[in-house]
Order: sequence, then C-alpha cells, then structure tokens
Amino acid sequence: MRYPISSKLFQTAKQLIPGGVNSPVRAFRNVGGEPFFVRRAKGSRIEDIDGKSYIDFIGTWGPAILGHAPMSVINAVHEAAKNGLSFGIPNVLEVEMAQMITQWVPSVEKVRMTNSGTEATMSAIRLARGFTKRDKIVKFDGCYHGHSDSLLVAAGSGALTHGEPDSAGVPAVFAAQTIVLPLNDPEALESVFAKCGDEISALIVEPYPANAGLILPKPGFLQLLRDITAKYGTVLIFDEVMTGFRLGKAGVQGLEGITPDLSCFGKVIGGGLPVGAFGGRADIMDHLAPLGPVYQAGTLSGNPLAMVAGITQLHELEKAGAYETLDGIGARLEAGIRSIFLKKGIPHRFNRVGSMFCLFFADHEIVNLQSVMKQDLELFKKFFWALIDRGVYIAPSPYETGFLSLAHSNEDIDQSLEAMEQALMSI
Ligand code: HOZ
Repeated sequence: MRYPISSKLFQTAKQLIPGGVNSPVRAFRNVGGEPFFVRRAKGSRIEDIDGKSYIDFIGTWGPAILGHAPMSVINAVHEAAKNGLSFGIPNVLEVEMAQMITQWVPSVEKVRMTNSGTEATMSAIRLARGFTKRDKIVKFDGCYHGHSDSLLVAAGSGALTHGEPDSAGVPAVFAAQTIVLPLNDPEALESVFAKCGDEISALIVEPYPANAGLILPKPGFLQLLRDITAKYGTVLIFDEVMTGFRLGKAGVQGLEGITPDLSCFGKVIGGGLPVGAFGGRADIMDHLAPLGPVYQAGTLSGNPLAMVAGITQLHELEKAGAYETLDGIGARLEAGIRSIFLKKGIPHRFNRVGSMFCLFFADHEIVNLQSVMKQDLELFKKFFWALIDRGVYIAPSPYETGFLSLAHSNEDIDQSLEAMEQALMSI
C-alpha cells in the first residue's frame, strides 16, 4: 500500500464526508485510486501524513504562487489576527485591496470582494443580467466557472473529471438560458449572436481556458469575443480566477490587450485564504446593492485576514522580475518535458503560458474540449501513479492545469524531469 495512514483516514472520511472529500477532484477517482492526506506544505513541497514528500505542481490549484507557506504572508496574517478575525463592517484592508486590484488591472474601475471564485462568477452573471435586463448567457464547453447553477453546463474541472459536465439539480429552465459553444469556433459564435444576440446578457470565458487542461485561444478569437459582445450590448466577462495576477499584473487581458467589461478573480489574490473578487466598468458595478437593484452580499467578504494575505502576496509579486522568474521556471520545465517525450517517441502536446502548463497525451492540436477528450487517458493514469511513486505530484486528472511557484528551484525541476523520464520508462 502506497500510503497506509492516509488510506485508513480516507476510510473514516468516507463515512463522514460524501466521497471522503470536500471537493470532488481530490478523490483521485479519475486516476483510479485514493488520495493522500497532507500533513504540511512548505515551498515547492507537500508532505503526506505517511511522511512522504512530493514536489508539488498544483500549488493548492493556483493560489500558492510564492510557494507554500511563505513567511511574509504568514507573518502578515499573524499580525492582522491580533486585531480581530472578522468584523462584518468596513475595514482598511479591503480598501487597500481594491486600490491594488484597480491599479493592476485597468479594466477594473470598481471591485467587490467575495469568498471564492464561484461566488465571483455567480455574482458577475447576476449583475450582467440585472444590468442588461436580459436572461441568456453564453459560455464555452470545457470552461469551468465554479459551481453555480447557470454555469454548471458543459463544465470542465471536477465536473468533467467525474463525467458529469451537466450537474443534476440544475433546473432545466436555468440550463436553458445557458448557451454553450465550442471554443475557437468563430462561425458558431457569429451564428448564435446573429440569431439571438440582443437576448444575451453576458458572454463568460476563461480567456486561457485552464479547466479542461490548458487550451489556448486561436489568434483573433478573444478580439472577436470583444467585438461581437460590444456590437450586441452583451457584457463580456473574463473569468481570470486562475490567470489573474498569475500570468502578469493584469492577467490575460494585459497580455492580450483586450478590455473586458467585467472580470472575476480568486486564487492568487487570496494568498491561500478563501478570496474571490469581481469588478469592471463602474457603470455596471454601480448596479450592485446598495447603489442598485442587483443583490450580492457576504458576512466574510473583505475579511481582514484574507485581505492581508492577498495584499502581501501581491506585494511580493510586485518585486522586480517575479513574473519573468516564473516564466523562466516554466520554460525549463517545458524544454525538459518536450525533450524527454521526443526522445521516447511518445506523442504529446505541451501547452504553457508563464507558470501554468498542461501535458496532453495526444498527437493532435488542442483547440477545444473535443480535442482534449481524445487523449490517451490510460497512459495519463499510469504516468500519474509512476510520478507519485517517485515523489512528484501533478493533478490527479488530465483535465487540470499545472501551476509553478517562485519556490520551485532548478533542482526541483531537474529532479522532477528525471522522475518523469523514469516514470515513462516504467509504464
Ligand atoms: N476546481 C479546482 C480545480 N480546477 C479544484 C478545487 C479543489 O478540489 O480543491
């Protein structure tokens, strides 16, 4: 047995928590096994309760961009905690956070904090509906925007991993308002807008979709989304929960030079604590209560500990060269993986932007969900377990993106590459 203590605890967890987990991907069902339980995580490494250490390429699904448990964030949270854990009334830190976000991301004129990315996207959709007085929304298959009703249609991430991209419990009348289109398909997009563009409140997209592997937009596709939504008065929402503050100060919109109407954030801005945010054009944001008729609220929204963790993490990223360093770490991993797979003659595709990456066991271009689904899933499973046995932890699903951090050293990367080479030889 790989990790006996974890395995025993998992049996107990399954008696008490549905599937033994508080979020489905963690159950490892897509790789046919059981998860390990974490004792601690520090820097680039995560250690299980059986005492085994892994080089971690998930980084708590994105937030840990400085590595696990950075002292700067821990100290800031520790200091803030002495002043109270939650106030439920305005505090100084939420204004500081709003100032940072609006300065870093020019499209965001006003921002509201939430407790998760799911809350951010759910609220942005409601706001777009309230603003436009229209009901329909457009999303893309394989994009995952959290687990609110309108968005759990043809969804990626855990929903896809468990073969239920359309969740039970979502009323058919809700789902009927969500139009799903394939990614990177201008004709499909144009045809839907020609048919009912003036009924569509919002188009939501992960500009670099990262919940069905990492799919990159074809040149011009994001600009087309901007142009067509502007033409029909549809609110363009960029879901940058994964990419925001990770791929640069202004996320994908900064890299691509596209200005969405609203943006959603999470992960990195929480510094490891539960945080989300949505923001954008002031004339739209001012439709939120108490100024406008769209209701949205939260007892823990703007929580002082979560704010200080995020602000401190952003200050670290502000330091010269942080994003260049992350890109360099990614480039080293990419060069190594490509060379190993080429040497072994194993068909693959490797998509990477900065510190986000995905390896596909596929011999064709990855442009949409259909192409992602055609990869060799059996080989992925074997590779996953062979890496676990060699102390390297990648996502337990072929539909998730990998994340690097500033704590990943050259030695970590080289050691992981060696493990990958051995893993491939063993399977
Ligand atoms: N939805 C997350 C990955 N895209 C997984 C969250 C978790 O299981 O912690």
